[in-house]
Amino acid sequence: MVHHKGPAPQLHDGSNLRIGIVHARWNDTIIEPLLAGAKAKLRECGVKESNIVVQTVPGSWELPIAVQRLYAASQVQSSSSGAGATAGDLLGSSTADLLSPTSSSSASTGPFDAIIAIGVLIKGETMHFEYIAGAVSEGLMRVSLDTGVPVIFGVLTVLTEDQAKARAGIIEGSHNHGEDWGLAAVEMGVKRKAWA
Ligand code: DLZ
Repeated sequence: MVHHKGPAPQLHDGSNLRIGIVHARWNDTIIEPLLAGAKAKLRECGVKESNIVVQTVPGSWELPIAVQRLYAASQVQSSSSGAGATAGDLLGSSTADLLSPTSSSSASTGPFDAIIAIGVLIKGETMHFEYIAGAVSEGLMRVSLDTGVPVIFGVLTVLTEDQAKARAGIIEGSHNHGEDWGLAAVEMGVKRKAWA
């Protein structure tokens, strides 16, 4: 049994929120349950399916630029009435997205209230682990502070694949951290609106 030391879960009302998710495609067997866990909690908080936009990038390194552009695209939409494009369209979304082929196609428009960045970095698989992990962490924080949109840090930086599995709810009795990211996105989205 892996003990979970995260915050006590809080359910906030996400029915008025738009949430973006950008995930890497490296280590997709770990990414998939994390993404599912995040989306399940978004739905549980009342976020409408049409207000959840999922985009993919090759690896975690690409997460900061994708989050930055996705947010910028959603701002453009909301200021250009009748444009009719979704954030996915503006980012150049591909219908070949690995884990979520159609999730952006019926999306509504408007700026995102929070964006979740999901990636899995496993040290054993890259000599550049420290560089990538450090740059991605700093990049995502920079995007968050520069834009003012809460960016939820859904990047696992682990030493082994088993450690990753234990954080994705794959190992018996383990906790899926993706669920925490979904809850954090809704809480921060609601608070961001209140602080605006
Ligand atoms: C190159 C690379 C390696 C070795 N390992 C990972 C990893 O464990 N997790 C991950 O998300 N991405 C990895 N990448 C890919 C880089 O993040 C990036 O996509 C490429 O270097 C291209 O810029």
